[in-house]
Amino acid sequence: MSKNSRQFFPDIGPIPFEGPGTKNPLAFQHYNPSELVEGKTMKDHLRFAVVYWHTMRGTGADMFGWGTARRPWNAGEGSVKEAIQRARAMFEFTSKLGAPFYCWHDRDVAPHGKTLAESNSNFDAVAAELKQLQADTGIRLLWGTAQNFVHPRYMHGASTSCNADVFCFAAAQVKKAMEWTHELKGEGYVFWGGREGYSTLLNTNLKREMDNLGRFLHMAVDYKKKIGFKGPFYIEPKPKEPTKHQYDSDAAACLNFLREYGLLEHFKLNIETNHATLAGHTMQHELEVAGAAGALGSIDANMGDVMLGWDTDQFPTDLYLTSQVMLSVLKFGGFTTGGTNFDAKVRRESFDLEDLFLAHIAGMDAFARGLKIAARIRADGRLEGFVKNRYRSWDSGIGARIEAGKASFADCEKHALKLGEVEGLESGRQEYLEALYNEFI
Ligand code: XUL
Ligand code: CO
Repeated sequence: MSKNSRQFFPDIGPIPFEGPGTKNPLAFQHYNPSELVEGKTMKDHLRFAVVYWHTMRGTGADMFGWGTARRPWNAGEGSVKEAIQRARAMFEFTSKLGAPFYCWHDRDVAPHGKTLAESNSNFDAVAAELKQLQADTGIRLLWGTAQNFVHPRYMHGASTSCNADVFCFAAAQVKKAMEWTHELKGEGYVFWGGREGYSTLLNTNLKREMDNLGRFLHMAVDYKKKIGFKGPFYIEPKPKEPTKHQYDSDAAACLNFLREYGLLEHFKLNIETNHATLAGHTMQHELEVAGAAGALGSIDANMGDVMLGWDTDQFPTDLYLTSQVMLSVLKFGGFTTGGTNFDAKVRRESFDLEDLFLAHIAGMDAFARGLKIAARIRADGRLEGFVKNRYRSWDSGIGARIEAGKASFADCEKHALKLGEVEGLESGRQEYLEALYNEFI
């Protein structure tokens, strides 16, 4: 912590691990950073990150009402001085919480200037403070990103805008955000589509916009090589909101886009729960699609509300969700550069400073439990064994020949004619498996 940092959370100290059953709301029941699970610490498995945008800039405002949150660092005039104070609040919060990482958009760290040059110098001033705060606290940057959607110039999109000047502003912003991500030793860099989509096809040249998005990302790859940034790029799928259709609509659409434009080797995916549900998928579906393509990079940990059709970004407290996420993450070998980033905001009604801690503790404990549940399911082996056994017809005979690419349609026909009828079909046992899963919750 910088020597001159003021205490933004004077009544709250470092959050301790006290174990299940503690009555202290400002303590972890399950997240014990040094506890080993499958031979690795919880801290290294989960790689928790706090986001700048919701945690520091969230006000609780919605379409129908002003902000409700009481945040001493948001009281002022939107100056660089205030942004530096806010950075200190961010690091005080993240340190006390015990999260090893944080994430930012350029413009939630530092204020927009009147010109690009002024915006750049604002960002330089605050990012220099971030560098100092990282050094003082040991907190690391999980990823950075450019906020290419708030400013009115991005109304028609950023890299997919109908206006080439806007493309250049977006490129300049990403260039700068990549430079600071590199300087701050960020583990990765994220592209979320923001306004990269359309509201009506009546005014949209979809092919031209997607081609320009492809060009934009190639420019980013070139620049990454130029500055020597080694971390991965991530695309964060989301199907809609703010636009009616986003080009990065879900994991499968992103993978197809990256393949079509020759970008797949440079990108992984950053999968967010509430974006998955908006796309009509489960989080686990999106993780499995990304993982199957070798592109599971990182996660934005939150959840939605089935009764609300928008991106509510709630803290993830559902143990089925967190255990399913961790089952998939463990199955694909765990995080390397990625982590569990709380792209989540406290409810409008949870306006106290303390709620920021309570919400993150709830999410971290739910993920720690999810990790322990997933590890127990894996150690038990019945679920994995069931799936393995279900596919055993592919391990030998005609199945093995097909999978080895050594059988033709004619071979399959010959095999089927010989059989008369399929005798080996077995029950899928869904209800049994759901009950089995419940044993571990
Ligand atoms: C928006 C969203 C973003 C990205 C980063 O829905 O999730 O905050 O995570 O730009
Ligand atoms: Co997100």
